[in-house]
Amino acid sequence: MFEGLRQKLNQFKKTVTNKEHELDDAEVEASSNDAARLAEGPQETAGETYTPPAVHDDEAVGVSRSAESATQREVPGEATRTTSGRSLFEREIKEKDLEEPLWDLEIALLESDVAMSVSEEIVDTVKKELIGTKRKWRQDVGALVEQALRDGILKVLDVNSLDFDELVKKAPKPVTIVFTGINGTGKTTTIAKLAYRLKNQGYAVVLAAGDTYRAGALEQIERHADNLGVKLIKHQQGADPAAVIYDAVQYARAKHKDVVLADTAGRIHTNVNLMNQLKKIERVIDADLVVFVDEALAGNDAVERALQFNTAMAIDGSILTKVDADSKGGTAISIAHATNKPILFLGLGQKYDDIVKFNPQWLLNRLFGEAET
Ligand SMILES: Nc1nc2c(ncn2[C@@H]2O[C@H](COP(=O)(O)OP(=O)(O)OP(=O)(O)O)[C@@H](O)[C@H]2O)c(=O)[nH]1
Ligand SMILES: [Mg+2]
Repeated sequence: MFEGLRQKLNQFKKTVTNKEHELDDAEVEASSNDAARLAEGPQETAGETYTPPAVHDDEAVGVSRSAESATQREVPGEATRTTSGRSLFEREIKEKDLEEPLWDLEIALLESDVAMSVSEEIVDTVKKELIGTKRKWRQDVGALVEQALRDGILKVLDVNSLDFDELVKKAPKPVTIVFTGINGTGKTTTIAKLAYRLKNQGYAVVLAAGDTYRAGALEQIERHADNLGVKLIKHQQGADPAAVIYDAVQYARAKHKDVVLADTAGRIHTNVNLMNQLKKIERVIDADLVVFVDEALAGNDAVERALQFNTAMAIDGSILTKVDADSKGGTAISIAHATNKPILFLGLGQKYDDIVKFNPQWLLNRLFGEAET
């Protein structure tokens, strides 16, 4: 899970760290040369007098002994300042030194299925945060870089936060949730997973067999309803899905059920008739939540599709499935930013409990290695 993106972010951290350490070494070398020249005594050069560097003084340069010992190499000799008198202990991360690594980062994000506009925004945040940052000589720049990456990613994930559990708890009952998306992305499975989750939380759940289009769809959702012991409202194959969902809501109202989870047929966003069907559902059903379901594996296609579906029936959030099979990770980063609607859950497998509530910190922990991937 997310292994590709994780490696690429790590590579950026390493590249910047190595580059900054190289610059440290180069400066020390230059400074050693100064010291050598010093040892030869003051020299007159073409009208310019050489100024001896300042004497080593930890207090003056604001670095404690412990900070110095934390560095991996000794500063050679007395020459702790350059000929300009600047402290070797304090450096600034410069734009020109980041140019190449930032370009590589942008390409790496694009290769990991992060959408172009989202990649640009992440790179921009990282750039702004790092350039001009003061750091100590040989400081572990990796930590600074990681923080900048975390902030950049967090910023694009931080959209219209919507807490699914709070919504279900607070909204008048029955809470009606409609699921949309293209064929085979995992809508029906996700509905079953959420029915299982909601039932475990003590809610009475009703399923609406709104996929009246695909042969076998009715039997599939019926099987889940039986397994989970929840009520299913269904019509014949070919029936009007808006009518099925309407009946499910009426049933839930009459029987004081808490949540209606409404399935819909998978449809290609270019199929005008099927997309119009969604518009009808939107008119007939006053859903509390419309959830777009797509596969993490779909990358930028999922982002495009979310935008298309949003025009037929406004979505309130997305669920990404098959994250267990997605090594790239970019869809999870892009879709919320592109649609301006949050990710609500991630599907992590085929079992009823293979679903996690999405939260940006959860993703960051996986990307930066504090949790199992
Ligand atoms: N590995 C994995 N497989 C999943 C996940 N979610 C769903 N699937 C599988 O994806 C396949 C399609 O799932 P469905 O729930 O039937 O998808 P759908 O969107 O309802 O499909 P249509 O009804 O044809 O539009 C099934 O084999 C599921 O078991 C997931 O999170 N991980
Ligand atoms: Mg289905």
